[in-house]
Formats: sequence, structure tokens, C-alpha cells
Amino acid sequence: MLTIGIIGKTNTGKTTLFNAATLLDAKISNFPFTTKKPNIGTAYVSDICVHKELGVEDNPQNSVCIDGWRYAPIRLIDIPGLLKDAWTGRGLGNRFLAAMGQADALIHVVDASGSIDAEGQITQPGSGNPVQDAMDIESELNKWIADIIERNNESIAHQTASLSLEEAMAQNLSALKVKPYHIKKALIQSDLNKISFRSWTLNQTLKFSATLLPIIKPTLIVANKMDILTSEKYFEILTNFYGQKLVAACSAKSELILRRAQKAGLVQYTPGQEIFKITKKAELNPNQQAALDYIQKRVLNRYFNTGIQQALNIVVFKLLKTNMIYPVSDEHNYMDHKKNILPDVHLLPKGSTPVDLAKQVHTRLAQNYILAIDAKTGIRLPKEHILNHKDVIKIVTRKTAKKKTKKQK
Ligand SMILES: Nc1nc2c(ncn2[C@@H]2O[C@H](COP(=O)(O)OP(=O)(O)OP(=O)(O)O)[C@@H](O)[C@H]2O)c(=O)[nH]1
Ligand SMILES: [Mg+2]
Repeated sequence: MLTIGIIGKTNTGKTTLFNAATLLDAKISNFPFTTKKPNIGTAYVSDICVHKELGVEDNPQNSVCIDGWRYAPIRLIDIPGLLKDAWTGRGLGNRFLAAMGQADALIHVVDASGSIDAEGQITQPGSGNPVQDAMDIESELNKWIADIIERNNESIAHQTASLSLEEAMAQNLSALKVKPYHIKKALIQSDLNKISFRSWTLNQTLKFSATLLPIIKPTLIVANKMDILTSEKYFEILTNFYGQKLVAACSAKSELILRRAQKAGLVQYTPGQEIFKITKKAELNPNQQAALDYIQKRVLNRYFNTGIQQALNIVVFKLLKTNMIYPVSDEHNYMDHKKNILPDVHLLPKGSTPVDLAKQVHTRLAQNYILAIDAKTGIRLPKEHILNHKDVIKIVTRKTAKKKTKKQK
């Protein structure tokens, strides 16, 4: 399953975002370093479901369909906050970094309201420095990767006698899910392909790590606490610094309140949408009413949504360039064997073929693969066909083919 890691300075709202997206109940507080070990849960990414376009009602099994939106599961990890110089092993550093290795992409939560000081204590909004906070975290990650390369310097150099540098480095960084093509890309981008690895200086290793990081862990900056007025200024600074496409305006606290109120049946709210409707006004206590008024005024009236669902969608669909594909076993009625209509949706990287889909659904399906059919058009697809976002695909296997011939007889 695709995994997104939530990183960031302490007290920025990582666990609040995690709880909002997973509806779990991990501890949140305004004390620094509340999260001591990673929290792991299931969150969802969403897009308009194909059931309307196909004119059918669906029975989702591995995913959910709400108000015409299909929500596909992903794994979310809330990673403990990072101390400066954590790369040396100080504080929670190693735990932080080990959890980070498992992620396919990262959400980097920044307190855009400037409400935390250099040490991570909550302070006067506007007095912190969100851009510096974000840069500190990135610098820690770079130093950590550079440190692994430095420590394995001898062994990498030694391995290059029988392996390419790309392969040797990828092996030594495998805990970070690094592949040889990542290394190749980073070597070219950093111009270090022109310099012998044995003669790299520490600065060159740091430059390489800084180039490698966004390649192995595409990262979205979540400018959090946008409900606090001081955040507007820093949001602009952050977007100027990182580029509009890599920064999302969010209020994790608002999303958490709305999702919990929805779960309790107090409001009607579809994650990612612009409106909520109070369903049980009489049951709201004054605090709940005030919180909902605050969200309406400070978040929805200004930014249209809380940004959390959008942030997850951007990471999966834009940064990781993933498509939603619906496998079915009856291409005429879009059903599985149990007659569930459009039961599952799978997240596959762009460029995936029907064989990749078969592998993800079940190894047996891949082993017995014969051909695939595009259920929307009825057209047979070649093995190397590149699947499109929201394709509905029937995989024909040796077994299904045999059954058909028997029936036809
Ligand atoms: N106003 C506002 N406060 C928020 C928001 N998100 C989180 N907070 C508050 O920020 C404080 C820290 O939140 P946490 O979710 O515990 O932060 P964290 O990043 O997980 O912190 P550590 O686990 O200690 O590293 C809490 O008081 C939250 O209520 C938000 O969107 N708006
Ligand atoms: Mg936390």
C-alpha cells in the first residue's frame, strides 16, 4: 500500500492531521514532543467515482464511495517531531528517520501561523519563523542521508569493483527505498556523475543528498494552522520559497473537528468538500457551536476547504503520479465474482500496464495472465498497453478463458 509519512517540527500539528485523516485517537497536546513513537493508520485519497459515468450503483469493498467520490486507502505514518542535530542520534532522531525510510512520499507540516519558537514551544502567533523551521527539517534529513553515505563510503567504493555506483549506493540506502535509477537521476542533477565517488568532499556528499531527497521522497509542504490570522503572511512566503505547487494551505484542527462531528452524527460533511450541514443543532453544546462557527468563518469562507483531503490527493495523484484503476471480473456489468459492482480501486503509478495491475491484485492473476479488456469500450488491450486514470479493466486469465470455452461449447 502507498505510504505517506508526516514529518515536521514538533507542535506543528502532525498528529492532528494524522487523527483527522485516519479518525484515530493519537495523543495531541501543545507540549513539544508529545508523539514519541510513530502512529500508523489508514487514510484515503479521493476522486470522482466512475459509477456515475457508467450509469450504475456501486458496492465498494476495498474502498468507499461517498456522494459520488471514491476514497482509496493509503497508509499514513505520523512520525515523531525532529530535534535539531537529530542526525547525530540525539533525542528521537533515529526513530524519526527509520520511520521516514518506509514512506513513498512525505507531508511536511509547518506551523504557518508562526506560533512555535525555535525550541518548539507554543508562543505568540507571528513570532516564529516557519520558513526557517522547514529548512531546519530538510537540512536534518540531508545530513542524515549524507551521514549514511559517509559511514558506508568504504564499502560503496569497494562494491563498485563489481557493481555500478548506482547499484552500490542504492544497496547501502535500501532502508530508504532507494533504487539505482534514483541515484542515477541525482548524480546527473547534482553534476556529481563527473567526479569520481572516491574523491567526493563532505560538501559534495551533502549536495548529492539534497538532490536525492526530493527524488526519493517527493514532499508537499502543508502550511498548517491557516485558521490563525498570522498564517496568511507566512503562507505567501512559503509559496514564494517552495513554489505554489508544493505548498498546501490547511487547517488540520478544523478537519479533525468536522470529521469527528460527522462521525458523531452532529453534522453532514464529506471530507474535502466545501460545506458542512448541521444535522442535530439541538444536540450541539455552546463550545461545539462556537468551533463550527469559527471553522465556517476562518477557514471555509476564506479557503473553501480545510485542505487536508486536497493535500493527500496532491501527494498521491500529482507528486507520486498515481492513477486509480478499477479491476472487475465481469466487464459487461463491472462486477466481481460475488456480483459487487465496481468493488475495488487500485492505485498504480502512471505508466503501469494491465500486467502491473494483475500483479497488484493477486500474484495468481499475474501468473495466469492472458489478456486484458477495457470494460468501458470492450477493447482488448495488449500487454504493454499503458493504463489511464479511472480505467475499468478485466484481466482474462488461463482459468477464466478455459471456463468461457466450456460454456461456449
Ligand atoms: N489553531 C490551530 N491549532 C492547531 C492546528 N493543528 C494543530 N493545532 C494545535 O497545535 C498543537 C500541537 O498539535 P499536535 O498535533 O500535537 O502537533 P505535533 O506536530 O504532532 O507535535 P509533537 O507530536 O509534539 O511533535 C495542539 O495544541 C493542536 O491543537 C490547526 O490547524 N489550527
Ligand atoms: Mg504528535
